[in-house]
Amino acid sequence: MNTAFSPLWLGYEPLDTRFTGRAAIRCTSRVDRQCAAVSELITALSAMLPAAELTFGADSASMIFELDIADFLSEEEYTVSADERGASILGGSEAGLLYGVFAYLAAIRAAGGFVRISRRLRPALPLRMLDHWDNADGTIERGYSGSSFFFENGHLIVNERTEMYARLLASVGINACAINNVNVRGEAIKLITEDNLRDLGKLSALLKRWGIALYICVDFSAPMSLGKMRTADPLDINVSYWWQSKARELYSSAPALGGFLVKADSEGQPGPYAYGRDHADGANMLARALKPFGGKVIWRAFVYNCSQDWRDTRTDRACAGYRTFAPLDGHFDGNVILQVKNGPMDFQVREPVHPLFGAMKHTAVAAEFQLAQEYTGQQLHVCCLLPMIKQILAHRTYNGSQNDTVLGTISGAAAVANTGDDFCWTGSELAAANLYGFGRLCFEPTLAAEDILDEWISLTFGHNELVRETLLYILLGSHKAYEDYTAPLGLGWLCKPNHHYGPDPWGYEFDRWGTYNRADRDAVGIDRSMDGTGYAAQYYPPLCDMYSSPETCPDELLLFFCRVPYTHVLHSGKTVIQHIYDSHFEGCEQAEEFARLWDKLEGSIDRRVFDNGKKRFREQLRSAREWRDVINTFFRRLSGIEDEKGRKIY
Ligand code: GCW
Repeated sequence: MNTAFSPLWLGYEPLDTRFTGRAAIRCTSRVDRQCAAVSELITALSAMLPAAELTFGADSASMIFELDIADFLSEEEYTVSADERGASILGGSEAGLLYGVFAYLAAIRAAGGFVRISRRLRPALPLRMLDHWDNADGTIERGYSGSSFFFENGHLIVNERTEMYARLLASVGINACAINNVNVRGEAIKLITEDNLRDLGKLSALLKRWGIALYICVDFSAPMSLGKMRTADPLDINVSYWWQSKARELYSSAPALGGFLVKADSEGQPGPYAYGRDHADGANMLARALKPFGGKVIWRAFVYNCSQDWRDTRTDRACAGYRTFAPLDGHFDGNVILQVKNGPMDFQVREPVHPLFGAMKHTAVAAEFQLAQEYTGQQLHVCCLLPMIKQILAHRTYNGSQNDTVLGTISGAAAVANTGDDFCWTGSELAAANLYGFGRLCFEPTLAAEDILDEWISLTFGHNELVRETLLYILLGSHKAYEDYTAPLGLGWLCKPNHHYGPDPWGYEFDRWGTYNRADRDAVGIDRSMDGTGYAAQYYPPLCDMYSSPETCPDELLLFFCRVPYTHVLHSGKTVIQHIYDSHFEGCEQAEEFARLWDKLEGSIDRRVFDNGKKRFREQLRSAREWRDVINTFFRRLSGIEDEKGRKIY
């Protein structure tokens, strides 16, 4: 494992080198001096005021930083009031205090000095989580940033990097993480056995100190794989006993454990279906085992099992999640959270918002995003997901509630992590903006993507105007550029099978799990209206009608919902085929522009960061051109329609 790591946005630098007086931290009796908030403040102040004398207590100090716990605040809430002589920070609990300290530090660093601040805030979403797909052997499923820093050769690791990880997460308000792959295999199945309890206890205590609850992914059939039982039937009393005693064992070593994250009956993972039970039976059985200890079960809604013949135009994988879970609304226990991917398919660059948001009115739901850029350039391409996440959170479900947006219907958000043991954590330095921004958005979803990025840029790269302008331009335009040169108008899965990098328009098309573009000589797209697969009917009106007709369906999702001739005219005024050509040329030009702009940063940013970026922008450009040529050629040959601008298409 790589042990060297960057502090990312927590690299504290001197703010005032002239200050030589005494700076005092004053904690009231309710604040433990050993707590994370105090230790972070000490770390930061020692670096920011290098010549100051840092003490506890306020005697004759010129700057005072006062910390307290206040009952009038909710648990994770904080207030900060600060000026040039110091700050007073209050939290509803140690976690709230910690968020207050981080918010204060970020604000003065962004401002470049000890400025006046007055703020009171609490996180918008109670659950703000990262899901790691790390395997016990140290590999990471869909990992693009090196190996795991949680596991090596079957063993759990707790070291300095773990502490830095916890600080990074806490600084953006993440309060939960699952450390192992939802596909629980091999040694990971044994994570909940005696051998690992001590380490789990150590890790959960470390994370807890930074306000983060540790979750683990468990194998639903563990009573069989570990307990040597003949069944894992959730309604079998002995199976429940097995899980109850497992929970007791786990919580006696790791009392801070948050609970379990479970992928069941999906892509080969075991689940309740094997016993004729439904997903509420499965989730509730585990939830009841964890309940006495305050634990939660996060149950994934990513369940599909429809194999399909290409000629069959009714079967549709997109329908599966809703069909499985909507009938179970109201059947889940209070400590179950249903984790729903942002779209009905699988983290494509553009998908409609999942119809389960809004539909599950009596179930706690968390939205799941994927920061690991499986389908969005694998961290070789820059693709900032914040505008997309914001758009999804703001999407109206029309489910009849007063606040009917996705944000209004969820109680949490989780994201598949994009980290690994790479020096800069995320392979590409720019991909760290997704990690930073995801946490910030869960805390304060009203922030504009641009403001979050601005914050992240100044905390990571300092205050250079050229760097700021360039990175903002690249990051804010990156998702559109990626969408333009890859998958037009809501089409998904034009990528190469298995590893999902690079273009292959028919790579998945005749696969048994679904059909994705149905392109032929006359038309393209999937009819998901009632005449087709019926998927659009899973939305409340007016969305179901809007999506069902090419006349009203938004351009960006047209080919996801409708099958149209290449000559169909979009709302933009272009034909579908001309849009495909134009967007691919334009997306590619954007990739060229990004690479050019990055080159101009030479000398303005750290050499290592510059070189790493240069390598990646070059690969992005190569790949963008490949996408442009393969996709344009594919559609030109199928449709027989030439580009009206006469550009070179092979
Ligand atoms: O996106 C797909 C990935 C799988 C992943 C699965 C899931 C962990 O290709 O690698 O498995 O989704 O979300 O469970």
